[in-house]
Amino acid sequence: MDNLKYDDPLLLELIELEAERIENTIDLVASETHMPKSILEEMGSVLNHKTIEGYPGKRFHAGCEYVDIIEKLAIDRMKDLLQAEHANVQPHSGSSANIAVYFSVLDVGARILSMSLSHGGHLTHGHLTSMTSRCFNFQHYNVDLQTELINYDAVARAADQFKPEMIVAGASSYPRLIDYEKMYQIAKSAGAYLFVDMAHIAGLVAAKLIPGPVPFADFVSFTTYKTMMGGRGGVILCKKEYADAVDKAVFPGTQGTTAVSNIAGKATIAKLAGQTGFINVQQKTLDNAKLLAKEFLKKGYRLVGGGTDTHQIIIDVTSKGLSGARAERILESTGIITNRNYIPGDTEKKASGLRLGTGPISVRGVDRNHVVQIADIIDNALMNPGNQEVSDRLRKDVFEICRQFPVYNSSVPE
Ligand code: DSN
Repeated sequence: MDNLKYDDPLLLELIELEAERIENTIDLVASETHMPKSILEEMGSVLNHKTIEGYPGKRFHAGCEYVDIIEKLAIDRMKDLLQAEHANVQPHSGSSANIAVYFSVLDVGARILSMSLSHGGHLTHGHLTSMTSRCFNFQHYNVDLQTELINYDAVARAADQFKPEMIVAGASSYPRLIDYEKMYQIAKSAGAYLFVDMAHIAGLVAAKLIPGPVPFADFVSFTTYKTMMGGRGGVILCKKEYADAVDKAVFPGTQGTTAVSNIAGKATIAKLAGQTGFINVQQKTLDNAKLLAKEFLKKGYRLVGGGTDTHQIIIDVTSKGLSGARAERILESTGIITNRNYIPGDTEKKASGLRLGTGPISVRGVDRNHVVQIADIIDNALMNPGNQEVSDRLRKDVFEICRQFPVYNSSVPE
């Protein structure tokens, strides 16, 4: 970053500090990962110069001969990778993608049935604080409070009574698999569209390690910066018959010009996702999540949903007398980065959960022995809050793991 040194040394210093923070902490945030360097190169490239509106071959500015090829590549590769009939790669984020899906086929005020936030849903699934709840009439389904799993019969009953025009499946905080075929049957019986938000699990689906929603859903959205490893942004997949409506809802419906640099990242990750390096990272992500879950269960922690089938583990930290926020802060001071989360039964005043994801440690290539050690460190830290001696010792252990498994090693797909 030779030029930044002259233009804005303070920013260079902050970026270097952030790079150091990333190297020297263990990232267990379920919605983060470490991107391949090639994606970072694309994102900082000359592609940022170009203003584009419209779609390849139908633009509103000249000079699009190369960026048209880039966007077309991203579309075709995403379609091939996920066996989708249509892909739109322009959404700035998962939220923009979700908003565009709603507006593609629904009128303002339409009825939408989705999972509530504290049971795992996302803000854009109609939470009171989200503009989505001001534009559409949402009703929410919950997980079963005993099993903390989706009760498909209860969803079917809710659909029968509420008569939604769209049903949303998919979650930000749900560690188990969702039965998309069942959700499809419920949606079809209700005469509703099925929309699946697979933001968190897209990388696992792309690697074909867990079932994907594409054959069943009318619309699928995902972000490219979580398990998918493709940099910031969102993607919408849909059946061919909705392609035009989705494209119009993205541009000009809800976005203007978009970031070609991020579209390039999406194109590259869709290529890398077919290769062994990516698939191995996703397999490790699943294996590490199962291993961490096993370790926490052994130590007496209560896990939401009883365990995991994905990259996520959600610990009910009240089972150890802590709140999610307190647990998050204790771990941050030992160099372990997580985030607090609502769990089923929370009132949204206080989060009782701590959500962990194994994407980033799997990219770093952390081996099984050290995953077990990470569970020990977390347990020790949570059981000894305020004990500076323990905290300092654990911080050193975290440093040592980080030193042994640097972010940019051979596990990152090249
Ligand atoms: N939806 C937020 C999360 O799951 O952390 C950001 O992607």
